[in-house]
Amino acid sequence: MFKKILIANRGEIATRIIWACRELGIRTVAIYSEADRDSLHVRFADEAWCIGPAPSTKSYLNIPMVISAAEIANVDAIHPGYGFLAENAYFAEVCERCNIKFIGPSPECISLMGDKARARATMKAAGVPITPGFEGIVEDERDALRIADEIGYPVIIKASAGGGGRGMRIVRNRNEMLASLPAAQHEAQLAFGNPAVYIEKYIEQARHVEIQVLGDRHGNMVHLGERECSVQRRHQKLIEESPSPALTPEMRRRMGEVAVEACREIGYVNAGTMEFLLDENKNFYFMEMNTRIQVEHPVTEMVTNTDLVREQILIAAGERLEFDQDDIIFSGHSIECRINAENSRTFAPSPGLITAMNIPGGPGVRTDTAAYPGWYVPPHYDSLIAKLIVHHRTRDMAIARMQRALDAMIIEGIDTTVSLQQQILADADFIAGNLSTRFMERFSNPRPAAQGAAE
Ligand code: MV4
Repeated sequence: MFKKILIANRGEIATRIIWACRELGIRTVAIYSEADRDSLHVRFADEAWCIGPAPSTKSYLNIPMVISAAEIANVDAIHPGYGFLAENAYFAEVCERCNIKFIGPSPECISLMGDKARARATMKAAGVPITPGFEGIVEDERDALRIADEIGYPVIIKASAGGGGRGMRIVRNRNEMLASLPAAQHEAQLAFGNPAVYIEKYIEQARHVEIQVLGDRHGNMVHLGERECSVQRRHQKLIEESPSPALTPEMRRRMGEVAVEACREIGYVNAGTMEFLLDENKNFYFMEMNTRIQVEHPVTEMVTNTDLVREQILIAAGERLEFDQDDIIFSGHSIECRINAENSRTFAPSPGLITAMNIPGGPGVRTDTAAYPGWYVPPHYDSLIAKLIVHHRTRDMAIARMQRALDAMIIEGIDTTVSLQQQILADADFIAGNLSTRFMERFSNPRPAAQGAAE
């Protein structure tokens, strides 16, 4: 087993990883930027190294600095968390070459799934349902028009190097295609340094449902059910839950089996998530695979009574999974609210000093956070400052529990999404489980400033 792990991250996920290490008796090394000197992950780690100035390109994304800290601290492994270097195949490879275990899948799996067009072709070959479309890159306008005519409009153009919704364009007819294709290619080049795009059928009114998998180095692979992530705005998830109100136990079993088979096929090791679209007729289609621990992993932990970060560490150390598929019992319902430091109406970031804060507790309530009263939320990073997670026997009871927990989540000095989440939890469609990726459209049409002023 590892004796010492470096956590190449900050914020709530860094402290979350420290808790798992503590329980395993593993020493922890934090790295931090100049903007994070007063962060909780620095305080709670056994050791901490400042690796650079505030901008993440100069600190948390600076591979030579991260590796230097790991070498000096003499760690056995690095946990990348999510974001930053978590899905950087080159970083995973550098770790390997430096004889430091990367707590995640192989560089090959990371780069395969990072290329969304290749991932799609690979999943199709593995028997996973994918949306109608073509598996290759679109060459030019003629190619795009031919493909779109064949699959029928609306279609969606996606950047092959993209993911998470960045660089996507919905196209409803031939005319739109003529304008959207070059724009999408240009955007992809600017954002990802790669203009490659592909086209698939656009599924309207879909749900975003993802399956959690875990695989060890000994060929054991399990799924831990699904997370429903349809409540999102601008591809930022706001609320996640497990189980999905849309899945029957039979569908869960089928989607889980498909995910496990596909992961077996590509020799996947560690924690991973397969994202699916679920259409109105409950057909499911593979979208992309995330090769990291995800922000919303706690809802899965609550309903399966597992510790996914602990499992990630054990798997990376070469241990066998502690349970097999039949040992995983799904129990109750869990909901997570992502508390962001931002204006709940405009979603503009709201960094600054937290003047007062209360962290909710009580039965079935969990708060994952690195924020505290007196902490200055730096403007340089993601605006996620806390995750409020509840668990109860039924969905209705979990909703009531989340409502009372949100009421107790007091954060003063900065704007947060709490008030928006209170509104969503009281919404009739949310309560009925009527969700789709268009759910938030009703909530989040910030009026232009001129109109807002006239209110
Ligand atoms: C789609 C789609 C509908 N049809 N692909 C968004 C994130 C990335 N994983 C892929 N995403 C989508 N891909 C097809 N063929 C719908 C989404 C999607 C979405 C699209 C527009 C607005 C909000 C969305 C939220 C989740 C998923």
